[in-house]
Amino acid sequence: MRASDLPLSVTDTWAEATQRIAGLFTPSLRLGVTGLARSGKTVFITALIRNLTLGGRLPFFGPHAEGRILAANLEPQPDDEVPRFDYEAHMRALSADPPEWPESTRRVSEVRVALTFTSEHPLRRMLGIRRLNLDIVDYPGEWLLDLAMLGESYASWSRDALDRAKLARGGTASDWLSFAGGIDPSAPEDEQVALDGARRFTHYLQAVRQQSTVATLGPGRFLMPGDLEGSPLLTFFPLALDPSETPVRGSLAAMMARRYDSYVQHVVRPFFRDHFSRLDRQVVLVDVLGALNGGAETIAELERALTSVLKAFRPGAASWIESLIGGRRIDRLLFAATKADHIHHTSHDRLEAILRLLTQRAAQRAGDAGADTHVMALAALRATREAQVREGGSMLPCIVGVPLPGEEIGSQRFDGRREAAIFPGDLAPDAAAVLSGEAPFSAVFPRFRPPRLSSASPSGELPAPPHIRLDRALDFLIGDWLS
Ligand SMILES: Nc1nc2c(ncn2[C@@H]2O[C@H](COP(=O)(O)OP(=O)(O)OP(=O)(O)O)[C@@H](O)[C@H]2O)c(=O)[nH]1
Ligand SMILES: [Mg+2]
Repeated sequence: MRASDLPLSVTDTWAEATQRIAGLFTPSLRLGVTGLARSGKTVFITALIRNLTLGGRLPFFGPHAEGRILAANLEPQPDDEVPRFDYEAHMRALSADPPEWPESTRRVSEVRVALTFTSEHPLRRMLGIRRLNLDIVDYPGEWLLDLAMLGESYASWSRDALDRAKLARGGTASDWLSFAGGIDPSAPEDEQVALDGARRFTHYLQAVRQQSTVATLGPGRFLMPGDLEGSPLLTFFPLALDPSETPVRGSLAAMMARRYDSYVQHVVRPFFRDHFSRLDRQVVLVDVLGALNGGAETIAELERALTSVLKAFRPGAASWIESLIGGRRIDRLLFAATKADHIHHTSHDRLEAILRLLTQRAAQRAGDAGADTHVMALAALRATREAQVREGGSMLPCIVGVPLPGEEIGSQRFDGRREAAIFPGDLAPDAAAVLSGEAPFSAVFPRFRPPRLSSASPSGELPAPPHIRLDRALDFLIGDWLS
């Protein structure tokens, strides 16, 4: 007699039925990894997958520490039209000899991590093993800036873009501004003027991008066009207009306003709708240290950009009726200062205090809407270790790592092979003074090589990718869904 021929007991039938139902209704959690260009999104997602699928060292990620995660596997992503996040290619770069960071992202991609776990609740355990699909999207950070254009008119976008061009440092905007100054918005529409203006405007945006440690100027597709390279959707530029007047039909102003609206309609709206409108949880990654290095102006720009981008999202506690009909809200929002391995751990509290102040407005809005918010300093992939180095009579808290080739500190130029101990400086205790530039943090740290991941330990086990607080971030972001 085969096992399948045996009559099923009531408990077996119940267990099978509940497992089937559980399989049919595997919940999916959409995690929004939000951040401007180079803030650390791709590295964060890669490290998260690596740690989950490999069972990394995650002592503060409750479900993992309690041994309740039975499996974590990559599965086909839910949207067939979106390419899969190239985890393997990113891991190849990180595991190379010498290790390299993944390349800057040029297109949108998606990944699903299917988690199998046992519940901590006896009743849920009785209902069988549970599964959760974790869905994450990666995209070029430049595109995020465009979310601020949702709901903004051409006239108001133009005024803001022109004001900021006037503040641009070192003559970066001079060619563009002198062109814009000679344009009559009421002149008849002219394709050549549109093309020429868009080209100059794009050059100006690219020049600012190259100079700045943090990218806050859009439109994003002008900097990272993706599949829109050469598209007519990218042939507009800002014009000084009176917001209370409607541009005359057939004028250059009307043409530019129409193209701006098309860009919002055909580029920004679908990007938001397809990837951000249904998020359950969100982590906002901010390269605070990079911005601090750019000085008070860069910090102010970063704050402005983050606040306007985050307005597009819908935080709040999802009501039961909303959850029932598939409506979603972001009910937990984590603000994370990335690359915290660039400073000694004794400064991490201060880094968190600075980020808390920087994201105060956005966090307040989310909190008022009923969402839980949290602030953390982390390094998804820790590239340094810490050491005390004697200098003169005192000990300096230093970080040690392999600076990338060509990086410089003072007269020292690094070759990409040897380790260096670096004293990055201290963050002042008064976060407000650091942000305003009264107590500037002009840190001295190079970009480091990623840590070596490829060699197995003497026991033959693959090494857990080093990180700082990635486990706490995971616990806050998804821990309760695995309870
Ligand atoms: N030391 C250190 N550097 C990091 C870490 N995460 C990111 N970086 C650095 O930041 C750079 C950008 O990281 P990415 O993950 O590519 O950033 P991104 O947000 O995906 O950038 P875009 O794709 O351009 O939007 C990397 O190449 C690294 O130099 C980290 O945890 N530690
Ligand atoms: Mg990226």
